[in-house]
Amino acid sequence: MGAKNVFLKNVKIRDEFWEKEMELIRTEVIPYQWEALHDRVEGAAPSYCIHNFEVAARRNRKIREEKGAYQPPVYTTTGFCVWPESLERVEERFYGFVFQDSDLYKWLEAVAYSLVWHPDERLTAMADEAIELICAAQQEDGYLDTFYIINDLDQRFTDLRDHHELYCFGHLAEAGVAYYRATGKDKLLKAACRFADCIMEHLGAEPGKKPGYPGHEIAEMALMELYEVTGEKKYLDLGAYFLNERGKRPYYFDREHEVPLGEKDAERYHYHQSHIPVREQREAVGHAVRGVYLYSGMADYARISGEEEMAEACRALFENIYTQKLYITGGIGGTHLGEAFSFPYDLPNDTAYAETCASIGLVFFARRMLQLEEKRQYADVMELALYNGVLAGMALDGKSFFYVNPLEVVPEACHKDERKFHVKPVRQKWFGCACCPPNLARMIGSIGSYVFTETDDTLFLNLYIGCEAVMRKAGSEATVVVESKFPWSGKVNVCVEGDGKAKWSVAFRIPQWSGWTQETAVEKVRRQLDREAQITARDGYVYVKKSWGKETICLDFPMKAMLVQANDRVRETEGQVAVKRGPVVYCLEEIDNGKDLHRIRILDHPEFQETWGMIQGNKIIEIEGKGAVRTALSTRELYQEYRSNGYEQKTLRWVPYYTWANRGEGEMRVFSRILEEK
Ligand code: FUB
Ligand code: ZN
Repeated sequence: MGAKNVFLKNVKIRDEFWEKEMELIRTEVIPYQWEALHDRVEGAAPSYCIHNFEVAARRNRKIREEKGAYQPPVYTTTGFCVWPESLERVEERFYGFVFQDSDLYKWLEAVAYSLVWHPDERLTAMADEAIELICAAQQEDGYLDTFYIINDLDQRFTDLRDHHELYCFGHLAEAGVAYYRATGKDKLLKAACRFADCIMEHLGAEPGKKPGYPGHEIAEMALMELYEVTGEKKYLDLGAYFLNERGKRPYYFDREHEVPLGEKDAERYHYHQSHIPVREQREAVGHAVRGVYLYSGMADYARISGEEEMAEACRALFENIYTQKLYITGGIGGTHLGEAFSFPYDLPNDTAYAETCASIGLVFFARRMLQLEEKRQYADVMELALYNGVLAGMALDGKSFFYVNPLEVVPEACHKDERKFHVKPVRQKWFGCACCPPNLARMIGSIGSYVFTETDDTLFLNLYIGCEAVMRKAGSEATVVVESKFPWSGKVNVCVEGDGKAKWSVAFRIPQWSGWTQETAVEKVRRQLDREAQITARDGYVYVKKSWGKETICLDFPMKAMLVQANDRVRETEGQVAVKRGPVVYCLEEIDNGKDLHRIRILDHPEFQETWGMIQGNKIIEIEGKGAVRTALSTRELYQEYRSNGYEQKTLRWVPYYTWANRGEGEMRVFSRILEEK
């Protein structure tokens, strides 16, 4: 059941926009992150990641220190591991967050994708060195988590709720699969399999095993991938086991933490999406990254198993995010409390969390939903998140990052208002909790695997990214070349070359923002093809079925700046509008529009002008339009009787949201009040 994604190796990106991003990842981001993981970037928060692996590898060689000499670390409320002040830093200790290992795995995954795109001896050497180090830390029984290897192996698998060893395993497995697929080298993949086998020895339904599951999801989807690449059903079964156990009563996490029954509310563990069994879940709740990673695993399982009940839960969860919990930027997570989804339509702009990893996870989920059923809303969301919430996470030079992606920023508030301390007005060089930067690197590096999905007789074009792809269709080889200038122009040429022997379909997504109906799209395509072609449309895709010789189809989606409003249940943006052009969301920045952006009004007929511009050497389309600013009050009183003060005309300049904060610190707004003309 379901569609496959077309593997990265079969898709060569030929796209001005994304090639630049991928080159940035290869030449700047990956080497920079290697330095960061080694704690060699001046002024950046330390990672300790490589340090921890080195210590664990040394431990592995030596007999473990006597337990009595061990003094346990203490944790801050955010889970950061610090050592009692009385103790000086000792080189042989674990430092940083308990999931620090995952940063190296994500980095390796990014290298794997980059090597597919561009062979690079230096990167290969770095990656092979990292893999040696990881394997040197692995225990004989396959166990591999530096926190417990360094601290106390007897404590492993005792805190699945908070201790992230299954999360680190998930990232290890994803890296192992990626590196194997990219290079054919299986050392890391084998390490992942050995860790999976070790996990199976300890967790599961059989007597003597713990009936546990991950506190932070990702192992579920990673196990599905491990199954697909190795063909070993035991990995699928373990992934399914984790999915099936989640939410069962009594809660495993209660047993593990000895929480007395009856304490707290009856339905807890929303944060971990463990409040109810996954098949019953309909609302996206809790920690947003965990949520979308879980839903991705569920969607994989639904596709592989063909189970309708699981598919139905996935559909409902996606729909819930899409209609009630999604920022216009493709961000998710309305509250920093628990880095979580908030209640429906609660999408504050200035306190938004919208973690970069959450947008990335949403792309994972959306792609997997496309594999379950080809409906354009999944690809629309994927595209939205990619060009906005994801890319905003990284500076244009690839050297600093956002963790949180707000839609409104006043720098003074970020510095002085504790409620906004999570919002940074400038990107950071690194983070103590550095989940986002290497996640970005692996996401951008693998962009080619999001363009298409395919079944035996249909190729779905989901994202209009320029590329060349080779595939087998209906028993013969076919080549598809996509020429695109997205996200700046809606013109796309798709050249298909087949041997003409069998009929198969190419299905083109009709982006929701294009305003094209299915009938319009069918008509536009029909005019370009001979009568033999069967052209139909459903769920936002135009299907063209024919025996393909060499043919080119031109699509010209209208891409122009428009005003967008949110559903009026979103209290935060009532009476406000944002500017969007095709898939790109725009924002106002202080550097272009002056201070006090809150006083700006957008006219309901702004007469946009679109021109090419440049930010930090990056070509963009910038937008100008007529706007207004409320005339400043002449008194200094805090309150006074209302009288209309009138407005002054002002030309407003918008730049793509993903480029904000690349020209120094300043205010930023995505939504502004509208001034409706009578
Ligand atoms: O817990 C691991 C990662 O750290 C999560 O995915 C992020 O949200 C951050 O909390
Ligand atoms: Zn993150």
